[in-house]
Amino acid sequence: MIQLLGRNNSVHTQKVMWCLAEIGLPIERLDVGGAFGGNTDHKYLALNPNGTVPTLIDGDFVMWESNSIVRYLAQKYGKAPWQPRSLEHAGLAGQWMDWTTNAVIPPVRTLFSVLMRTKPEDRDMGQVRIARRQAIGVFAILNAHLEKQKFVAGDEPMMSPGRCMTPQAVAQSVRPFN
Ligand SMILES: N[C@@H](CCC(=O)N[C@@H](CS)C(=O)NCC(=O)O)C(=O)O
Repeated sequence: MIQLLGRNNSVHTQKVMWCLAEIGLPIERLDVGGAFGGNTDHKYLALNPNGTVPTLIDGDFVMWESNSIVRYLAQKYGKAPWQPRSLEHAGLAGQWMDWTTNAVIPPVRTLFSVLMRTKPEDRDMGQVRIARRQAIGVFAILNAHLEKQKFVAGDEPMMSPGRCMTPQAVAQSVRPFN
């Protein structure tokens, strides 16, 4: 059976679990990382030298990087609409996944760590203002795109929407701060 190594309170692991649930693939998930530890053991580092979660084990095949794992699973095991219809469709879905990682997550991570994880007296509000401006800019791009179609890679859900929703949910949770 396919194994996913990663604690279930890791957003990167959750992304892969969401994908697996959508494509209906049974797997075994083992708690690794965070409070569970194990991700700096030699055995784990031999699978994933980054020491991060998740790591996927599919028979003899091992891979890490959650976006790449989602792409692999959707292409190998997905059925419509989760399997890309064409290289172009896969390309667009991958584009929005990587855009989320590169453009959305950095400002959202700053907002989350400063506003939710830092004591008010220690917060760098200059950092918050910059991140807020960046977050508004990237979500405006996503909103404009979703005015034209129902999901980011077309009119049906595909591997990328879930990828966009996690940071969006985090951003909404910090919305009260204006
Ligand atoms: N780019 C990596 C990032 C993975 C990552 O940063 N995972 C975090 C958890 S969300 C991690 O491994 N943290 C260390 C730990 O859980 O002990 C991916 O998408 O898989």
